[in-house]
Amino acid sequence: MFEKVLIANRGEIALRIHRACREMGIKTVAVHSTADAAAMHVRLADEAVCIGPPSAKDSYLNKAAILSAATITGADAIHPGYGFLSENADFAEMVEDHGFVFIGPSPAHIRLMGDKVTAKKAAIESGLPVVPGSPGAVDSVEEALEVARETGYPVLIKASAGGGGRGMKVANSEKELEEAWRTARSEALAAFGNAEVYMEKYLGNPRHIEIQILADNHGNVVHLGERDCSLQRRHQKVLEEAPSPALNAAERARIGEVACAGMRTLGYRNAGTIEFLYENGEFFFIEMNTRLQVEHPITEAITGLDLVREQLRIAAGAPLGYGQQDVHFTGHAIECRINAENPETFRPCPGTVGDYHPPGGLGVRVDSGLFAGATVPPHYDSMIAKLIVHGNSRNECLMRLRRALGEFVVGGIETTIPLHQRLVENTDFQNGDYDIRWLEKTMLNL
Ligand code: MV4
Repeated sequence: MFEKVLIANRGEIALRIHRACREMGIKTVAVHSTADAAAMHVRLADEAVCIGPPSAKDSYLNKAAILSAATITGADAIHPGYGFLSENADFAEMVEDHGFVFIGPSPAHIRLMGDKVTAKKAAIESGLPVVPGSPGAVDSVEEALEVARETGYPVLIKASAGGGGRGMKVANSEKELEEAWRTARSEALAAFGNAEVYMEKYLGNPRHIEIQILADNHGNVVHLGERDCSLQRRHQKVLEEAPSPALNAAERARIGEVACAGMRTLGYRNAGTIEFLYENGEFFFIEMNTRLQVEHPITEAITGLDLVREQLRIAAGAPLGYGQQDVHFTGHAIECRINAENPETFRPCPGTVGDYHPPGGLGVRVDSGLFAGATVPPHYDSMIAKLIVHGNSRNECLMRLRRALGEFVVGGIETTIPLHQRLVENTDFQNGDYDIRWLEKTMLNL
């Protein structure tokens, strides 16, 4: 096992990785910007290195500074967390070239899944069901018209270099297609430096369901069930739950098997998440995330596995040591993302935390670097805490969530806790009756 791991991230996920390392007897190195000098992940780590000024591009995205920090502290491995450099294939390659272990998949797999056109081709070749659409990039209006004649309207034009909802354009008819294709290409070029686009049949009211997988270096692959991430605002997830209220055990086992078989074919390793749209009982692959995800704790709650521990074990070359038959799902879990934002306007609200009282008790977990007097800098993502609740049933989980939200005190700044309190009181949500449009349409009048 590693002796020392450098954590190339900040906030709650840096703390989450530190905790797994500490429990495994692994020393930790925190890196931080000047804005995070007093942050909890810095205080708890065995060592800390300042890697630059507040701006992420000069600190948490500064590859050379992070590699220098790993060198001077004598780290064996680097955990990238999520966001920042976690899905940067060039960084993963540099980490390996410098003799460190990158705690994640191979640079080749990161690159393959980072380009949405190559990702979709890989998905098709490895037997995953995909959204009907273009076989690859759509490089001309003529090609776009031909694909749309096959799939029917509406169609969605997506950027190959996009993902997570950035760079998408809908065309409802043949007469809208040319302009949509041109606009999608120029926006993709401006946003990603790559104009390439592809096309899919536009699904009207799907759910967003993702499958968590773990794969070791010895050909063993297991799935840890699904997460329903349909509740989002402007492509930012708001609340996630596992299992999905929309799936039964047979559907779960079937899509899980398909996902595992696909990952075996691809030779994927470490943790990964396969994103699907789910509509009328059918799954359609859209993208794959080659990182640990924000919402991983709900999977931990229902499986009893520590995903960061598993990532570290896999990266160190250990076999999984258990098979699919050993993975058992227990109860129901929900995660609320708590942001430092106005709960009505979603305007970010950085500042200094006054009182801080996180909820506790049976089945309640709070992942956060917050403390009384902590500062929430304006330079980064506004997510400041995750509340994860687990119950024996979905109803028990909802009752516990209501209770836990009521206990949560974060003074001095605005947070999205009141939004979550509104959500738990909503009948559609209580019934699990929602899709990817529901939150914005029903709760946020967007
Ligand atoms: C789609 C879609 C409908 N049809 N693809 C948005 C994020 C990116 N991962 C893929 N996205 C979508 N792709 C087809 N063919 C609708 C979305 C989408 C969405 C997906 C998941 C969660 C929330 C969403 C919100 C708006 C649109």
